[in-house]
Amino acid sequence: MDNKPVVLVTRRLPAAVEQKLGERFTTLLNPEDRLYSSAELLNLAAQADAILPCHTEKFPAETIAKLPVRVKAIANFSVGVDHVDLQAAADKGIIVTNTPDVLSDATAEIAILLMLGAARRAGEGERLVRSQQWKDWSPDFMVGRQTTGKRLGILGMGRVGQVVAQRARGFDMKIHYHNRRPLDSEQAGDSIYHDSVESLLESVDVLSIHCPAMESTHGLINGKRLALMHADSILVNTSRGGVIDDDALVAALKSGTIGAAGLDVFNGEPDRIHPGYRELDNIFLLPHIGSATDETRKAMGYRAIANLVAIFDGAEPGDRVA
Ligand code: 8YV
Repeated sequence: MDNKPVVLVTRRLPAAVEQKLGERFTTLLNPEDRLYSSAELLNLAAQADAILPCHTEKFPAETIAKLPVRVKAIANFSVGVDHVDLQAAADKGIIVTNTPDVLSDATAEIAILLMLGAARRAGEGERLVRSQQWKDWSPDFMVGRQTTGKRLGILGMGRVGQVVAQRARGFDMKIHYHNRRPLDSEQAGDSIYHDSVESLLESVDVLSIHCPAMESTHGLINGKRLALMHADSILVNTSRGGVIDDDALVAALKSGTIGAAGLDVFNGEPDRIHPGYRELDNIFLLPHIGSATDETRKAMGYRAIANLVAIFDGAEPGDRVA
């Protein structure tokens, strides 16, 4: 028996990541990639010095309270940490880290894909071709909305939001944003700061959501706020489903309060999402694949490993969030 620290890896990670992790740690892997129940997670954690989970494993205060004292760290394979009660972890002296930066490009690509897919009715068109229902062409066939030169609102101008803004400038879009604080002038460039969500929503043609899920952002996009957007506007979400009030968004898409939406994240994902979404044509849906590229998934794994190495070397991990 070697005396390497033991890391419980809750999901199957890229082989190269698992191999690298194994060079420094004893790994408890999940080769079948089964989704563990909380009870299984706690059982396995009894043998672990640290846990490397995905957002699919939940760590509410009651689970954290039951973690064995030997668990020193939760090194997430994700940038979002809404699945972990950070206060409960901090109170118990458990270090929590995430994997920022490395997934910004991949997630921004998906935001742009959702914007274009929603604007140009890509889901509808794809369904038409696949189902052999495409029978005709006419000048008013599948006319969508153009995004070139339009106003893009970024809600949460952090790392991902800034990359989305950069990509959208390639479409000559004018960037507006709301953030807790305005960016410094070098980062902001020609983008326009709004000091309230309301002012942003009133001023844009496309809204892309990039704020983290937390108490203060829960249900932020509700009926009252959606009513501030115009009838041709498009809403895109690659952050977390919790930021949106689903009933309100379904109603806004049905009534024409807004024109279209593109979503990669949902309340109740994967299998209990709002049924109204599946019935609407003016929505483009993806299954939470913002960071799902080979290079990004590897980079996320290496970033989580770097955090674990720092922790077990007694150093401060680069991406500590609690
Ligand atoms: C990941 C994400 O796929 O990192 C995040 O916060 O939402 C996704 O990009 C997922 O969380 C992996 O655990």
